[in-house]
Amino acid sequence: MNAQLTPDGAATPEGPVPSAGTNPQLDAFWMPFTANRQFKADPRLLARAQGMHYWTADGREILDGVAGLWCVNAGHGRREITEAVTKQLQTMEFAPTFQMGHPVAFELANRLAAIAPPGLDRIFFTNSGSESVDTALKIALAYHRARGAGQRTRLIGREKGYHGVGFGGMSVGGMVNNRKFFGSSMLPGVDHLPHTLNTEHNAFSRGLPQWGMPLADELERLVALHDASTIAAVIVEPVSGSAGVVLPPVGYLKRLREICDRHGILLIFDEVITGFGRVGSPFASQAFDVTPDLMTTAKGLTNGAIPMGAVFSQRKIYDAFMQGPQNSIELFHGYTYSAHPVACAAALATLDIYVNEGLLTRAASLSAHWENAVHSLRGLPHVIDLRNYGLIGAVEMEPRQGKPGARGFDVFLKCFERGIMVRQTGDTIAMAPPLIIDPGQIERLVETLGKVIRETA
Ligand code: PXG
Repeated sequence: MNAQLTPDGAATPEGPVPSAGTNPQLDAFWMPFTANRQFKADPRLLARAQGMHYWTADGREILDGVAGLWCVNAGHGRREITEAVTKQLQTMEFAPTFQMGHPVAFELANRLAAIAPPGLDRIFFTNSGSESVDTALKIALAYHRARGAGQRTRLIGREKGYHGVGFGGMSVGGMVNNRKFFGSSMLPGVDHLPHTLNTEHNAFSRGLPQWGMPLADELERLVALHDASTIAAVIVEPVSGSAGVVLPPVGYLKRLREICDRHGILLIFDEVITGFGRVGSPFASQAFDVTPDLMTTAKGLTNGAIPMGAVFSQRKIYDAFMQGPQNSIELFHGYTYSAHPVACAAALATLDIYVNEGLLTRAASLSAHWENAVHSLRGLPHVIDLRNYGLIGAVEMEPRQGKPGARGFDVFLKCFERGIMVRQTGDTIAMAPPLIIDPGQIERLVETLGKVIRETA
């Protein structure tokens, strides 16, 4: 696709795009997690969105197979959110939440507590998933200190885990490219559990893989190595997204919970992508019937409309901080924009939509159809695994010899040409459409992906 920006920033359909480094319209924006030179030589510009679709700057309709970036769970262009945001901007665009407050923040915290997994009814607001993760890690450390166990400083993440890009999240994360460029500037005292992706045992599992529960026992090995008295918390995504969709084997998360309980270690679920209906219940914690001590969220909280994150904490953790003189600050942490009123308004309107339209559980009723659609790709050239859970799907393809990720990138690009937007990690294509998707759109999404895979040698 060729599209060029005019001097006023609007896109025009014709005209060749100058090669990277020579297009003044595109050069200044250093794009995140993007092949900047490839993009700027052949940009994919999204200009408008409504419902299940984006439209490109040159007017092509694109079916959104990944809810923007796993966040637009209620679909695009929701008028209710626009109105709530507009109204809040007109009423009060900003108010501090350090030693001050505003009603919308308290209302939102109460509404979130009402749909939270059992006991997770103390809510700390942030502006992103990365901030939620760093906040949860800091709360875990300070919690142990507050109850006289300040030697518990070790944090345990997992290989292939993604917990955002802050120094904390990067340190407990396990995606090699997100770590290796940044030297040894990681948090000290971090260890990692093995990941649970095993295509030898589990390829083409429908839903959760049966094999792999004992991988959770690796936590016992880390406890034996470091001693429980040094370990503050374990953080995992109930379902890993960024690493190419890695599912927890049956019983795995329950086993992690048991081991953490046995040793007084806090369990943190990073639900930045699994939260707000993605797996068929408000949170994955409820789908798996495992309640963590802390839960990080962002993305779907505001339907992606305004940046916001939230950390859900067990009441016992909050209560442990509520000591000392009445006028002392209990947690020296927060962001200027924690509980930003406009974000709170967006989140409240989003929750109304989720509840009124049954979106927090809709993925459960679509998941059988989704599973069949995803697994219809079995047998296509180079497809070595298919994974699904809730409204998440992944197609893993064999890498081209000596060129890891090349096939995945070609499939991603061709999908966009053919009118569907998916995500690519290495040679895995991930999908997580808005939860409003209908069965016909599921067919179209998966059939288009199938055609592209067939055509991409
Ligand atoms: N934790 C998890 C589990 C995430 O998936 C973050 C933390 C960080 O959130 P922020 O808001 O700081 O980006 C994420 C983000 C993808 C993809 O398709 C996934 C994410 C972000 C961008 C792309 O691989 N997840």
